[in-house]
Amino acid sequence: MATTEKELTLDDLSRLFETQISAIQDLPALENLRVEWIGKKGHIPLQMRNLGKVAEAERKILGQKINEVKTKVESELDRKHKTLFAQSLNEQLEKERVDVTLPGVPLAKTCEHPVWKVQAELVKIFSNCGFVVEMGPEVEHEFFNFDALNMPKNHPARAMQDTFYIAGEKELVLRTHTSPVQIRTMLLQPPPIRMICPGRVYRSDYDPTHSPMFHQIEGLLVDQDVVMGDLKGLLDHMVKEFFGASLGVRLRPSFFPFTEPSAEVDMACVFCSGKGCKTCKQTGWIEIGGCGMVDPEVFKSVDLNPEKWSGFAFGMGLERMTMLKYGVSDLRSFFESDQRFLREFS
Ligand code: 2U9
Repeated sequence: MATTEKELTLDDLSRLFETQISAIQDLPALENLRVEWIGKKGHIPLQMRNLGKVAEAERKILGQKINEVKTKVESELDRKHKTLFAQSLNEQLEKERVDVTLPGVPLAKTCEHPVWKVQAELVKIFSNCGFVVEMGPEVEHEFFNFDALNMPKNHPARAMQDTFYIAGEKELVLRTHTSPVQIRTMLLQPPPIRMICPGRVYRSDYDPTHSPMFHQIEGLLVDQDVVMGDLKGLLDHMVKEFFGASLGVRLRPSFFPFTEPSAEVDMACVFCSGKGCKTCKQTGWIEIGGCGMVDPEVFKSVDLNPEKWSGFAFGMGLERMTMLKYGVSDLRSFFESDQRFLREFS
C-alpha cells in the first residue's frame, strides 16, 4: 500500500473514497471501508505519518489538505452508516412483522384448588363483616403457639407425637393452629380488633379425616362488651352465605384452653337439611368448628386488661368445609394432585 500511496495525490485519494463508498450496500462492508480509511493502518493515518517526511514549507498546506479529506471521509462514513442502519432496521421490522390475525397458542386450562377456592369464599364473607386478613409464620415459636394461648408446658397437644418440632431448635414448632397469628396481632395492634387468619397448619396425624398438613381459618374480635350472641350471629350469617341456604347453627358446650366458655359449632346437616341421614348419623347436625369467648388468661398474656376488654374467637378446618360443600368423602383426595379430581371444581 505504501508505494501506491506515495503515487496517489490527495485528490486521487478523495476520488477513490467517493467511488468506494458509493458502491457500499451494507453495514459489514461499510465497517471494512471505515477500517481501510480511518483505522490505525488506514489511508488517512498513513498520510498523517508521511507528513513528517515532507519539507517544512509544504507541510502546513499539505496538513490542511489531509485534514479536509479526513473530515470528508468521516462525515461520509457517518452519513452512510445512518442510511444503511435505518435501511437494515426497516428490513428487520418488515421481516419480523406480527400477524395479529393469526389464531393464538391455546393455554392449558388450569383451575383453583378447591380448598383455596373455599378459603377465598370465606375470606370474602368475613371481609364483608369488617374482618381484616392477617398472616403469620408457619414455623412458630412455642410461646405464640402454646404458652400465650393458655396451653402450659405439660399440655398434651405439646407432646412430640402430636406436634412437629424443628430438629435442633427445641422451642420452634410447625404451628398446630393459626391462633398464634391472633396473639401476634394483639401484641401489635390495640383493640378494637376484627381479624381472620386463613392458612396452613400442621399436626402429626394421618387417616381418612386427618392430614399432617391442613388448612384452617380462625377469627378474632376484641372490643368492649362483646357477648356470645355476637359470635352466634356471625356464625349464622357465615353458614347462610357459604352454603347459600338457611341452615341453622347451634353451639354445643365444650372446652378449649384459650376460650371460656367454649363451644363446638354445629350446623344443620347440609345433606338432609336437618332431617337425619347416614352422614349426620341421624342427628340432623354436623360439626363445622369450635368457638368461644377469649379466655382472660389469653388477654393477660398479651397485656390486655380482661376487666376492660372482651372478645370472641372461632376456628374451622377448610378441608372439612370443602368436603361438606362439595360432598367429598376422603380428605386425602385434596393432597393427591389427581387432575381428574381437581378439575371437578373448575
Ligand atoms: C385466640 C383466642 C382464641 C380459636 C378457636 C377453635 C375454638 C376450634 C378447631 C376447629 C377445627 C380447629 O381446624 S380445627 O381442628 N378450632 O375449635 N378455635 S376457639 O380460639 C382462639 C384463637 C386465638 C387468641
